[in-house]
Amino acid sequence: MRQDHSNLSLTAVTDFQQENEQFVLQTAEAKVKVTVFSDQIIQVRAIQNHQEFEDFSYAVVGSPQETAITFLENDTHYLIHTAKIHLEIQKAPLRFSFKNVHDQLINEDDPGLGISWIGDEVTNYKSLKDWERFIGLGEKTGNLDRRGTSYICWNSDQFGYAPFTDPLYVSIPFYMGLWEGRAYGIFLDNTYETRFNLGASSGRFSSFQAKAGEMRYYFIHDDSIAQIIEAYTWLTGRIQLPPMWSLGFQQCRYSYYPDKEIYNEAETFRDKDIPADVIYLDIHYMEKYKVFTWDRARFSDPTAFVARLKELGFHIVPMYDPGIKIEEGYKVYEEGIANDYFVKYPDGGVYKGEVWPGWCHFPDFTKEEVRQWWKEAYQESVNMGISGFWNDMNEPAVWGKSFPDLIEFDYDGLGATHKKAHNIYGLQMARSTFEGTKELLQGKRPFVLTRAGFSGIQRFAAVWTGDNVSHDENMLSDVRILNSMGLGGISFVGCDVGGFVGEASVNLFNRWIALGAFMPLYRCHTMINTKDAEPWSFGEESEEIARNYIKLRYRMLPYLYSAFYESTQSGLPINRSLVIDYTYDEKIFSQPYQNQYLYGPNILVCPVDSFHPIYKMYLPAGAWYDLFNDTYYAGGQEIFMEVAKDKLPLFVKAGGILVMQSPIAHTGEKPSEVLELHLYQGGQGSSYVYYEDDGETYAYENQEYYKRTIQFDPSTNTLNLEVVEGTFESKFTRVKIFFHGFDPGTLSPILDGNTLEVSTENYYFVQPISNFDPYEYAEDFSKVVRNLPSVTVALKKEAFGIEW
Ligand code: MIG
Repeated sequence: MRQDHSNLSLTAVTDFQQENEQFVLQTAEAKVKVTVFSDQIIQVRAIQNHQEFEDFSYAVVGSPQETAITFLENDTHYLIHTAKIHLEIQKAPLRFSFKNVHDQLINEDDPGLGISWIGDEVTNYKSLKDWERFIGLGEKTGNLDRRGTSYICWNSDQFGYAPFTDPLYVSIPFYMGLWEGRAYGIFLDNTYETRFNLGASSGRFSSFQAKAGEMRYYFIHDDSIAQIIEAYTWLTGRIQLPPMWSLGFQQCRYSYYPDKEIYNEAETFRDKDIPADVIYLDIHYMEKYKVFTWDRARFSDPTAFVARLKELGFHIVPMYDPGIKIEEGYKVYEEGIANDYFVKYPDGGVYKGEVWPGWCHFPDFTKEEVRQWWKEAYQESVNMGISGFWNDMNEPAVWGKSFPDLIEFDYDGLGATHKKAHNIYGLQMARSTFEGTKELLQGKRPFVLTRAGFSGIQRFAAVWTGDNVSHDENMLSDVRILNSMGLGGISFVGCDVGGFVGEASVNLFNRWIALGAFMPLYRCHTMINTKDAEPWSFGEESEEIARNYIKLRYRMLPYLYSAFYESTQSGLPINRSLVIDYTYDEKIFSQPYQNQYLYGPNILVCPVDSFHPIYKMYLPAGAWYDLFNDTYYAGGQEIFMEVAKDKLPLFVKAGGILVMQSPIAHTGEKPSEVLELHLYQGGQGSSYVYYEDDGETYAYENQEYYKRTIQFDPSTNTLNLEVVEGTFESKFTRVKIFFHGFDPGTLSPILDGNTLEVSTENYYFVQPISNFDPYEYAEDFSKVVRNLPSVTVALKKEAFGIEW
């Protein structure tokens, strides 16, 4: 009999059985199952003898694939080989080590500790290697390289979180390790509170731990970080294409009301020629914070209100919270009680917790019937013309921050306490919102924004990082959080531009609004009782900066949308931490450079704070062009650059391609028929996939898209636009090619045997601000990209090549 409070590690294997891709092992104290999911993914599960395996997961959608496995056994080990992983299972005591196909070690259990339990708490201790680095874990503060720190996954309402606060709102128990030029991923699929020790307070181990439940982890190995993310998102699912309008500029505040104020807001965007697509309604649009109601004194006719905004080219995205006000006569409350939809104490008492509406009950989103009911509740909003839905407070948050552990959830028939259901509450609420409204919208794509989530949340919603703070270091920390979420499969992410808590200085707002143009979700938001935070709220000069960057955002929508498409196919994020493409370059982890990222495949973004007039940045391998003036830089070097208040340092990869359109006021407006294709000389060239569809329906599922691979080979100076795939008519009929870094004198492009005229023209990515104060910073960054050679050709569906 063991003591409950001493550590119990796996002992020797006493029985072993193989059934196809599954291997079942028994020890004196535990049952262990190993399942090969694919060449890249092996699942390891362990439970104590008195426990049962649970074949259920809210996070995982992938199932074991036909995989060629070689199995060998010798005196000391079982050996399981796939085309990517050699797993060595030591028999006594039972320990796991993962090697690559060259039998080089990638990751191994700590020999003395391995998988072990203290009471119900289960931990896997892995040997910590010299120079091993750790990245990922989704929505987490901290450095890009997480070595030396530990983290908790427990969805938490963290008002005004600091650049070191943990945990935040979303739990992604998936991280990657890098060691000796080899990378692996570990996904702990357990919804209890989990802890990750990545070499904190001990030089011996890294570990992952769950308060209770199964040890169920997936070990992922492939040749690159990108492929590991691909495998992880194969397992937990990928984003679906969002509606195009949700990629436009979004304006929020806590809270806009009444309707007249919002008309005024919308008209101001149009009058000021600042593009925008979305205005949010925060909690004050409701009557006494009752979800699915409208305060009729503030919004006398919600349907007419939504329609009028639509005429102005705006989508309204209202907030829908989980807390249901206890009030006789309130339909949602009464239906919930009548049908037993709210979570309860084990003695049957319905749980009451306090949030905005006062005392509330909480729907059990882990029950299919409740998710259906919640869907139907959206019907009225959908009838009003609403197709964007904002889910807040779904950690679930409750005043006092202590949702009781003993509250019971259905957990889709399995039953669970709050301890087990907490981390997936937001995921299930977002699922109900997304799946429900998708059905109600009858072919149109919903947009769902959620605050809480768990692995797999990318299937249902975009995520914003909650209540951040208007400080420089918080802005930069948010950039790392977004990049880390991208490493965890969540592509559609953003943070409150300008900061939620507090008030941004003019300079900080300028920085943030520029940076936001290069975040997948581009939304300004601010706390109640703070100064306004609209693009025009910080003075004329700031307004001009905001307008310029928001316009740039809209001009780059074809590039952004193509990046979203790529993400639906591979799970690769839009914002790509440099660790994805430059994994083993030490420099990218250093403090000054760890915030840098690629936006889509070809744009390097170097976030800058609001008080350094000169900034140090790192250009990774390859070569780079300053987006604003085409200055060419060799890669692999650190540079200093003056960063005028309207300059966000942006670089384009040599050999890379950008696609852009003419400015539009909102995504409902048609751009001109000319697609701009910017080609950057040098590097290795590239293969770029351009993708377009109607941006609002699911017709793409029936081949109604326009997909075209563009190949640029600098060694032969050849550009190939390959045959178009899909049946969709592009909104562009001509493509204008801009040649960056080419010598105009040597350009004589030939298309189908015809010589084309090369024109040279002045070109701006971002307009210089008119009242630029040269004394503040020395350099006017946005001087025109001069004499840029360009040709215009008809965009035909069949393939063509241009040689010069
Ligand atoms: O307790 O709805 O993160 O964006 O403005 C605060 C009011 C509740 C928190 C969200 C924030 C939102 C606010 N909400």
